[in-house]
Amino acid sequence: MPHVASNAFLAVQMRVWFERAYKKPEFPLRQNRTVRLAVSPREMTRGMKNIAVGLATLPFLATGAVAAQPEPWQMRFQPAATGIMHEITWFEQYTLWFIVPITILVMALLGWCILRFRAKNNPTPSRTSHNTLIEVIWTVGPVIVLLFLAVPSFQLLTAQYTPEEDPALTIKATGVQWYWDYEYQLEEPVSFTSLMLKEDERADAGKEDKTVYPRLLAVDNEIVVPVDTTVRVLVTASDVIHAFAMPAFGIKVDAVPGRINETWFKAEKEGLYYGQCSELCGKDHAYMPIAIRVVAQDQYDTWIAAAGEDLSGANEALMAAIEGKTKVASAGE
Ligand SMILES: [Cu+2]
Repeated sequence: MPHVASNAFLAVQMRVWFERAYKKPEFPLRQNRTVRLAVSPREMTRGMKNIAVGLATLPFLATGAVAAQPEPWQMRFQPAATGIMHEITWFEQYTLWFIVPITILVMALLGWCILRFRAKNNPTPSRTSHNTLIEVIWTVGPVIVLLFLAVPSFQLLTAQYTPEEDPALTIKATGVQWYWDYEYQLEEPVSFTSLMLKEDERADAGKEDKTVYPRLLAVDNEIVVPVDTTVRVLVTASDVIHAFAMPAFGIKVDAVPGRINETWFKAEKEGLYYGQCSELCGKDHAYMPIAIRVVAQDQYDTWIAAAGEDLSGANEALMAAIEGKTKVASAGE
């Protein structure tokens, strides 16, 4: 499939799409924000400038630490951080190439029939009931369209269930009303609870930057995984059905009590990624986010060695290491 070739194009489109002249909202969100649809020439120029800047900075987006999380006014997928999510994004675009023309064609046909064949314009209607050519076309046409959709769709489905290599790491995620428990399945298992970060805990946790640790998405203990490593996730629940979902990785799996579901991901970029429980599980369903921190292999090794004994100490050391690295990187620019 021509995925790789189209990814650059997708990234450009996405960047353009998000490049809106809005102010990053402060929390709590203002409820009475008005939406203006008209665009002044000045805004248009600024928009064009933003697009140009966006295009110019594109090559650099892949480097450095990134965070994937929902954006205000987001209308499309989060930027892909795994090969599977690249394929999902490609497939969505590909599907639109069929959906949009078909919708336009049907609308045009409808409009044409309504106008051209209304009683006033067409007082004596034709009594034709069969037309072999048209019937063959409207049967074979959709069959061909469905074939074009089915083949890449099944390929994607197969890829989602087939890791390219044996997972190097297995993590069990258990949904609980209303938080997640994680267990690293190692010789010496490391397990911890991950709770949503409350506003009054930010200072103590050193997570005051809301662009990195957004309200309702940040947690106290993130899952930490090494970059470019296939990670298997075993998903289950202890009380009711939850669902483990990470949009930037293209995974979403139900967490069912008494059953183990399995998924995997191989994150391509270091960064902090956010997802949420995606199966309505009770009153605090909205308050059990999922956070995965993708780090360099050596940072992961240091973290996992210490996490079993002293999790918060290991997390602090990891955050300091990441911040140090980011500062060095920005100083070097
Ligand atoms: Cu839930």
